Amino acid sequence: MKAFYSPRQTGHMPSRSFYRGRFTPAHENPERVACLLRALERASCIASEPADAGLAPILAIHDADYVEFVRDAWLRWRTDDASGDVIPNVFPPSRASVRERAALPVLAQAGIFMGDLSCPIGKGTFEGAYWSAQTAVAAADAVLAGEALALALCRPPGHHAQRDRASGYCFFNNAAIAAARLRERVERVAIIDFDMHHGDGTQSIFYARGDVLTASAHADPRDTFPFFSGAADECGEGAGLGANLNIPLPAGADDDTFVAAVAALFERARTFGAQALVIAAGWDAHGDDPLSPFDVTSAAYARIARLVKAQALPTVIVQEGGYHPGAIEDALLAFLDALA
Ligand code: Q9C
Ligand code: ZN
Repeated sequence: MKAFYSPRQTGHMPSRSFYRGRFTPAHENPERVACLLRALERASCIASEPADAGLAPILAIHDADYVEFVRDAWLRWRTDDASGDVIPNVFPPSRASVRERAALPVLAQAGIFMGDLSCPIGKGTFEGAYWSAQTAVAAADAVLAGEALALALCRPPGHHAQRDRASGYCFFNNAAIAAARLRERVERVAIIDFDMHHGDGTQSIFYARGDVLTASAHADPRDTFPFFSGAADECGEGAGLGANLNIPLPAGADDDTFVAAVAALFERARTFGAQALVIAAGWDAHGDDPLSPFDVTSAAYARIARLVKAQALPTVIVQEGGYHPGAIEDALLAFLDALA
């Protein structure tokens, strides 16, 4: 299987993130990539560097002023008597109440364009997020060129990123970018998201569209990030009504429960008539993951890989979350072995 990764993705190296009243070491760090690359190597899969497709595929999903903010925020912050990484400390009463966001100072824009305090912008954040997105584009292009499957080792991850907002360690929505790329050549695309968290950014981007199905299985958001979306009654709107599926699962869910939910996502993609798939693959449902309320083992990911194979559709696999070094290596290896 073709796989893509750029060493420039490690440009994003947040030193810390703010959580429950204190700064904590960032879970989403470049070390994760070393573990994932080890799994690729053990599966005899060699990652190539993506071509540079430029900003166009990112701008197909994200607002231009948001992309400029991610690109320029750190330098503006530095010249604005701030220190450390860009982290907001003031937020608009509602995003809809913001009339003119273009001319605002970087601190005010941070409160608009950043949804939480887990995605600090540092010197190399734009470079990391840019190349993370390029791997998704390269994987989509490989599939469009005839590969059955391609893997994008995206990092930083993407599924919490909205059209104009970073959140949950995510800046650019790599899965959405890959889906839009595929959508240029096929009529109907489905995004299947089995990261433990709800893919809220992806849902929001395609919520009113009927040509891209977004389907996510995740921990019940009443207890787990992102908290404010991911309920089963969110079904899409307008032309997108029926093209969004959420399956929230209770804490303690085991392999059978988790795999059955993911199987239901694939079943919906089938009835939707998807001609290509994007898999938003996070490994943080694993029982060893520091964020997981589930009891899922690596064997579940082998079962999910068999479901991917059974669809027999052109498929782009996009790396999302997963934070336990041993578990993510093990989970990705089980997944790749079962795909082969
Ligand atoms: N220190 C992804 O898995 N909040 N994002 C938890 C724990 C943020 C997860 C903070 C969770 C974001 C892609
Ligand atoms: Zn996650």
